[in-house]
Amino acid sequence: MPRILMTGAAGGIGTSLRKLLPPIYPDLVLSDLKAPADLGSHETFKAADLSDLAEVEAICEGVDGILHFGGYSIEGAWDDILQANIIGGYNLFEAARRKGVKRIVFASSNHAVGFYPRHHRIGNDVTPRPDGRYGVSKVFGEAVGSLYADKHGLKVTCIRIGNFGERPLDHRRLAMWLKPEDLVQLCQIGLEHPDIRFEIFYGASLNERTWWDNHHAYDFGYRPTGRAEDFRDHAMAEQAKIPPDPIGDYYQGGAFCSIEYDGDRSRIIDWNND
Ligand code: 15L
Repeated sequence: MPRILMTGAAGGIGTSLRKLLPPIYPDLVLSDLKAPADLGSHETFKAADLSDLAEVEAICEGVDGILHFGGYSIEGAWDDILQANIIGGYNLFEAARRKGVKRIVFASSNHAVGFYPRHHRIGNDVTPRPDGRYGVSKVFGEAVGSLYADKHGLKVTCIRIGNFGERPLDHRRLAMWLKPEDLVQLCQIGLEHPDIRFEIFYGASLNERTWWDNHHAYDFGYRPTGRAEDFRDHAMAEQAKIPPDPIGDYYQGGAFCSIEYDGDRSRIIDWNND
């Protein structure tokens, strides 16, 4: 029975996966800065600060595979991103190498490519176009994963997660929703598929409006079950409550793109006329 470490166990994704993973991986070790408030007596928890290499090494001891959801999960101040995602991300891969962990599933994000316009369909091989410091940290994590796969033979799966949750929240999320059970499927592929080397998948369910060519995940057997359009009325009603955002509504990364934006707005009109 493989021992699986899940970082970020107290976060949004971690909280949901704590309930879905145990039937598949009963030997699950949870980690975060602090234990989740509702930690059960049947759950194993080890605290660690990702920016401290010794602490990360300690949680990697005896582990076969890692689901790395830890770190800073939205746009933020440089020092927060630096500590949690840049230093923390490096520490995670390095600690895994030192402790002989075989596989890592890295929670990357759509924000690694958020500055692609929505009318541009992209595959997993496009040049990154991060939409903030957070997006840059996800590109960095993917790069470290690639290095550790090539140089040290780790089997690394990067999942560019769209928006994880029970249902799509608005118009943008109809194109990039990820149902929790579909993320579990992608994690299982990353932890078990014999042909994994270094892979990038999009973390998206069966979304008719998708901007992403995710055939690489399908080639590995991914068969998502969540249908975003089943929630269309709810998502559109929520969208109607949100003010228009000329920058965010144009790019895939949404509001992450308009934060601090002082770029060339005329490019948006030009591209619209393509
Ligand atoms: C992400 O990467 C974030 O972690 C999440 O909080 C959402 O903002 C999501 O992207 C999104 O783009 O909706």
